[in-house]
Amino acid sequence: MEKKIGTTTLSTVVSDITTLRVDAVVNAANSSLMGGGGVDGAIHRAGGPSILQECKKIVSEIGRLPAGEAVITTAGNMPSKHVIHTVGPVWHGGKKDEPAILRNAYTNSLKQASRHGLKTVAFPSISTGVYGYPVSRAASVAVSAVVDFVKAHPDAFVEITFCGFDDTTEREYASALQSSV
Ligand code: AR6
Repeated sequence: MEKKIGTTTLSTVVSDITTLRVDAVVNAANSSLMGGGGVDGAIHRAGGPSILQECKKIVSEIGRLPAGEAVITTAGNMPSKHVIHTVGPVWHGGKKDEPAILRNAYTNSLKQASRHGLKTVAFPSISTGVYGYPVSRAASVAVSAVVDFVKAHPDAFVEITFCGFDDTTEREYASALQSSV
């Protein structure tokens, strides 16, 4: 699924995000930045130990990364050039500001990317694995955050990809993208 907003293409794909040749892949990390399971584990395994070294340096400077914030490292051995590490919200039923925190995770990741002049970015489905955020709700927050950012910064990006690890997840982002204006 693809949609163009100005000169930026928004797309969805089913893939292992660690194999994508983009300027930055986004990592659904946790506040420790010390790695974990899911896409976080996959990124550290594929990228190698240099990513963890850079994360340790960041933590020594700023401490734990609050949910909704984002930091950047290189991508080690992956075909991408950078990893933007963000922390999504843990789903508690929707009454603990989860949508606003998830929106911040997307917006702050794109701010990091544009600050570094990165033109192609791929996002995993942040918070919808271990953190339990329902996928269709997460997809609509994610797409709305990205669409709003792209409209406000029309020259910033060439392509932003929503990368599902499975067909069902990809379909939710495709459908959210389809119904976005
Ligand atoms: N490529 C693309 N997507 C993937 C990959 C991959 N290689 N592997 C998993 N996914 P999760 P969260 C999908 O649990 O919910 C970690 O332990 C997965 O199928 O990775 O934000 C962190 O350290 C799901 O659709 O992230 C944190 O502690 C999506 O990525 C915690 O999990 C997100 O699932 C963060 O939980």
